[in-house]
Amino acid sequence: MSNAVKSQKFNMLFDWFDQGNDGLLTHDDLRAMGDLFAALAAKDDHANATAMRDAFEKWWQLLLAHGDADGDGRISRDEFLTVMEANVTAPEHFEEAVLAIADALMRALDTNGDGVLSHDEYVRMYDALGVPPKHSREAFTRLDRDGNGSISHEEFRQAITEFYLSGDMDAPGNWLIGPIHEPV
Ligand SMILES: [Ca+2]
Ligand SMILES: [Ca+2]
Ligand SMILES: [Ca+2]
Repeated sequence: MSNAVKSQKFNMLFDWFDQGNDGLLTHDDLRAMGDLFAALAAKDDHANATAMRDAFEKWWQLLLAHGDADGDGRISRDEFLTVMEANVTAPEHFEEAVLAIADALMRALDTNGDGVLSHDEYVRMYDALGVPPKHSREAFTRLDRDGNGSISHEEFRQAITEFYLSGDMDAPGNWLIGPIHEPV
């Protein structure tokens, strides 16, 4: 059960990361993801843009080092599902590969610099990252756990952690890039 939910999320993630749409992840795909995220940072915000690019590079190195079972230099869907579970979300890698992106992304999205994300700031993520925005309002409501109308850094980190680690079908963080029960 718990594995089924996680593999559903990692499948969504694979489809999203596969920017070249050829059913395999390559270094270029992960670089394209880094560029997509980096483009969310303001023009003079090199620190956050670089942090997001570096984290995707780190992510690719993990995929290649631990996940490329057949050694062809590319990551198939099966290889991805296995390595995500076994390595990328392991405590020793999760912080630098995944939460590093969360922190830089949060700072880049917080355009008015008040330390929290308004709905408008949050929705920019969908537009820029190519995630259909139709569920953004519902997702925002779920991620805003204390219901104060904004997403705090803690709430954002919690959502991302849940997206990657939780096997609970009803975890609010599952909504990070839209409803997982709906095929993309
Ligand atoms: Ca491979
Ligand atoms: Ca803000
Ligand atoms: Ca909140």
